[in-house]
Amino acid sequence: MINGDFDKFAGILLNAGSVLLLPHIYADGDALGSCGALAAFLKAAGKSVTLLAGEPPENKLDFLPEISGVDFACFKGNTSVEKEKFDAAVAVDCASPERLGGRLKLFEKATVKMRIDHHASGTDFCTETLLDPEWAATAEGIYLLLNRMGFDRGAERPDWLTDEVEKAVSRCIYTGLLTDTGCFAYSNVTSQTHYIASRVRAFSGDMSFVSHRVYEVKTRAFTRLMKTVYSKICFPDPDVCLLVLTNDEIREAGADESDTSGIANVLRDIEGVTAGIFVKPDNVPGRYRVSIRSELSVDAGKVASLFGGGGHACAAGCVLAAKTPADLESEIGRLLEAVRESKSCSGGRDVDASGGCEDKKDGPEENCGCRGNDR
Ligand SMILES: [Mn+2]
Repeated sequence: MINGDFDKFAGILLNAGSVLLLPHIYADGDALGSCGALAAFLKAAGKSVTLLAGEPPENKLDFLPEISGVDFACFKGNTSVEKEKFDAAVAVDCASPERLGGRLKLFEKATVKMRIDHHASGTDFCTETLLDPEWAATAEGIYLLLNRMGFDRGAERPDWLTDEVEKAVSRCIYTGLLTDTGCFAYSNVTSQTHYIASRVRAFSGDMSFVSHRVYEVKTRAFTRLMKTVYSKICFPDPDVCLLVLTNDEIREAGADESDTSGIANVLRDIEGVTAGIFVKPDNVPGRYRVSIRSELSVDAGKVASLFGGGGHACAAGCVLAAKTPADLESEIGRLLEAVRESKSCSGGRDVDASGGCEDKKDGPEENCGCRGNDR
């Protein structure tokens, strides 16, 4: 079900002189791809467009600025952009104001505050919202929106919309679709997702490099770290896989934050496992970040929420406080108990009642690896 009015949303953007585009913090391929597509299109339409991300794109997504043909600025605070006031600001793929991080003030200063998103759970924090939880990716909504504004309209193509811009827009949309659906594999994919992918593929040219970069290439550090991962995983219950890594182990592999992001999925994907739990130290001493990935019978989001975190049914995260190894062991014990409890009371959860995958503020990013859910 679509919330919002495409024509009104499009009208505001087409009447604005300056537009600010903001993907959620730690932006994924959908948030960045959606922003890139919107930016390339609006720039061609003659708008002054500022795309301001919370951080530089992670390595595997660093091709996005190039394929979009627009500048991806990165918010650092105290920059000249903070003095500006935009006619319209759009929060993209962003379910709550917290997910704008330090850019929230800038967003709130804009004349019209807008949001285009596909997360069912979220806060209504904008004057204009365009949202459909059935879009597999926000990029799906971006296509529908731009289509109202002249994109992919054949003979009705506006004069200013060149082949080059159509290609840039299409490549960005395709990236958003591909990355939020695990290469069109998850159950969030609909016939509309494939239809839109097919439409943009007609303009984009070969897009196989995206799945290669995002899903196939593993860093050497990740590969080294996996040796430790496989030697340390344990099964506290026959269907629960647990891994606790130390800072030393991560450092010895030469790994960083991005190298550990896929590990929880590896645990969940072992045959017979219903919940994979990955624990690693947080940057703050005495705190541990937990990623939970689950199959149908465990509600990862509910479990994480008991520990002050959040997420969605298949992928969630929370932070545990533990000063000593014994504290950590007991906190993990409580977590395992919560997982067992979730299993015994759910009797299988409803995968369609997904609430998106935004974590609470201090939880880790949990935007990938869920099979039965939207991102
Ligand atoms: Mn998304």
